[in-house]
Amino acid sequence: MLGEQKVVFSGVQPSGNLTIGNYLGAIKNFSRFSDTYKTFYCVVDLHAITVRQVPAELRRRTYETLALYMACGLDEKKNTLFVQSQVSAHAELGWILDCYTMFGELSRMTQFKDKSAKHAQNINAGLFTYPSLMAADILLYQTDVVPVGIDQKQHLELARDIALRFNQLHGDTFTVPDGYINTDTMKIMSLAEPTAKMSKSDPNPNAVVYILDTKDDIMRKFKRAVTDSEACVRMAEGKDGINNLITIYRAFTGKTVEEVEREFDGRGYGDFKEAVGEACAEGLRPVREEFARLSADKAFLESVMKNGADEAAYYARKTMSKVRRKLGFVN
Ligand code: AQP
Repeated sequence: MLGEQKVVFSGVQPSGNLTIGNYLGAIKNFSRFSDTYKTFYCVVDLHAITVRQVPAELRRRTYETLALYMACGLDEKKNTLFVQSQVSAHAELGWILDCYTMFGELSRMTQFKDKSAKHAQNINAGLFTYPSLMAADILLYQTDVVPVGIDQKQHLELARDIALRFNQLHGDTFTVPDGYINTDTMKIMSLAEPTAKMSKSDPNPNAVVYILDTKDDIMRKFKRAVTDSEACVRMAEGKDGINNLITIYRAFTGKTVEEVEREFDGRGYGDFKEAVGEACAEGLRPVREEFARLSADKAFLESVMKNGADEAAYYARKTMSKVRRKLGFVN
């Protein structure tokens, strides 16, 4: 809470082109909080460097992610939109919370295990302590609610444990946050390997639908999506590919599972895939158009970044001054 107002915080890494997993699991849900909460939406570039990035691409994607936030409906006047590395309190509190996070807790994080396997040549300390920095991002703003995809649930629970531990040792300092997970679109899966999460860093571009893909690309990717041999559009155990396509179709059309099953009763996967592609391309069209308009105006994006960072820093300073006092740091 900040004063009387409840707070929402969330972030997305500029670590690749954003996918419909990032969109449906996270960003699309952000704007629902704008009217009733104090909202902070951050481009978490400090997190992105836990994996090697090409600097020029990281910079470009940072602008792109900010523009996408706005293109997905976040009004910069109603939401604090900012870049993590421009508010130094994130790194400062991240270090402090490292000292309140246990080695054993970090070792149990499945994202660390997955990413260490993927980046065996670069298992750096930042990859390991990523969840303490994420806790800092959230706790800096006295956040009540964190809208994320289900893959971030474990990190969020750790952020809660860190807040509780700190509060217990030093007295009430941080709001203990709750997650907000949209249960309809919890986890969008890869189109090529539907038992794995759709991820922006997937090296196979056919496995992933990017928010900014053209309609032709979208149609082609859905056409190639891995399904099964049953040729029956129904949600069922073991039909991971079809279940995933039904989830995506529902997210873009607002239909229920029963409505989708009825609509495609007796029709083949070809028809269904085409309909999913159409719904997805059509749903993303306004985002793509707005993104093109916004990204042409770099000066505007920079002014949003600057105002957002100034405002975020103001609130972050308040929390940091409390934290410093509690820890016994000399002011
Ligand atoms: N496939 C997904 N389904 C639902 N939600 C998802 N999210 C990511 N993928 C899916 C949600 O998007 C938000 C931002 O994610 P992130 O950028 O912080 O990192 P991530 O979870 O590691 O996402 P990626 O796409 O897999 O990135 P890379 O490949 O760089 O690791 C989060 O709320 C996440 O839950």
